[in-house]
Amino acid sequence: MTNALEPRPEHKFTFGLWTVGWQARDPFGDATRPPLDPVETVHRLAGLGAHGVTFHDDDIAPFGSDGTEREQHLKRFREALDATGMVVPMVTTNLFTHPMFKEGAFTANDRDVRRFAVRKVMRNLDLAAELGAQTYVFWGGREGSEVDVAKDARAALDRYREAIDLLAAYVLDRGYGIRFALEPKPNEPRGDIFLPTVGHALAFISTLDHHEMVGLNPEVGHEQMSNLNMTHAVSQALWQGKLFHIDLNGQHGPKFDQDLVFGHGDLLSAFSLVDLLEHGGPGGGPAYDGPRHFDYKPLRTEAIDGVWESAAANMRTYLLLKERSAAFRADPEVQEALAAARVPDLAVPTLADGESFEDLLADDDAFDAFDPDAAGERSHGAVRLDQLAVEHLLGAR
Ligand code: DIG
Ligand code: MN
Ligand code: MN
Repeated sequence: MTNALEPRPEHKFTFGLWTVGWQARDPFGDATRPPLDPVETVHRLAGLGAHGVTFHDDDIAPFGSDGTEREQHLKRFREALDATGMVVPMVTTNLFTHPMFKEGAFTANDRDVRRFAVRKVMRNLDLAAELGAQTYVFWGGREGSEVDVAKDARAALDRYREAIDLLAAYVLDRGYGIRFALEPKPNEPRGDIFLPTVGHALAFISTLDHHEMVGLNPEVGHEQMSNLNMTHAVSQALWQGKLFHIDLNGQHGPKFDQDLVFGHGDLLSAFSLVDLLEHGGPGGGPAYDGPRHFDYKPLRTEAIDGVWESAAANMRTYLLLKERSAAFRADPEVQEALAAARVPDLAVPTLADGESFEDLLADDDAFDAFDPDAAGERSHGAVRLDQLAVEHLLGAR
């Protein structure tokens, strides 16, 4: 009998090398942990039941490595993947650490920095394709400003679009079969970052030459930093067929990007997100079949034992929420409360099949005979559903 809470590769849990590898250097303190060898990370995460790893180009071969050094790093990494069966579903680029990117990458005022940034991505797209990655993430951590008058925001969006269009054309020309996923974030490290939310990114995608191959990689904490609802953001991404990847972590509301373990922030929000991902699809099945990717930082307080503890905690919390949300959906009292709150009725179109404007105008019940005050007195039973969710979360049902 398999243990439902034991992470297994079929759960599709993936981690960025940069997560467990974070040495815990922050703006106010030095690293508290030694560097972590990516090969060690692959083997340890495989041992914990993960499905794969993701990386920035510089996570594998340090920035400035020459061809020979780069190949040596890649050889060890490939050997670890082969030895463990771990896969690489997603790859991304570090366009934020080197000082050259301090004023931007794709949207830097300096054209030579922009050209270097595009080339850096092209080189890593070649590697992503070689490793079989399906998704390439663009997190524009340095695409923004601190001083409004020092950045022409419309020109910045022109250059952002030019870069994504050019790179999409490159992927199509090479036949890589890779899709792009934009990752919004409102600020940090820049004072204000372009494409700050899922909504902004969706609007931007609609203007692209190859918009069909560009979607989203929403991150829990990044929407919540803007005091937005992550489950609503992911719902709209799904609604527009643009949830190409997801970054799971935890956040305690509008403050600096905490990148906590998934579920260690707003737990009720994590519950509704897992409920959406796992049970929000057709007929109550999964709404999303991509990697459950954790992009988090092990607390700076932890030594290496706490790092692996935190990696395991992400997966265990996800599986517990998956189990609790399944129980919630199966609970007859929940089903009765959902019906009483008329939640399923929202799926019924407002106009009847084939009903015309004329039919609606002729329907007295829809307007003249409608009793607004009686409607205003209805109770909707949302509190009861919230309490049922809390009780399932607490294991009280
Ligand atoms: C931070 O949330 C960003 C970078 O770590 C990376 O580019 C991206 C990949 O998920 N997330
Ligand atoms: Mn983050
Ligand atoms: Mn992220």
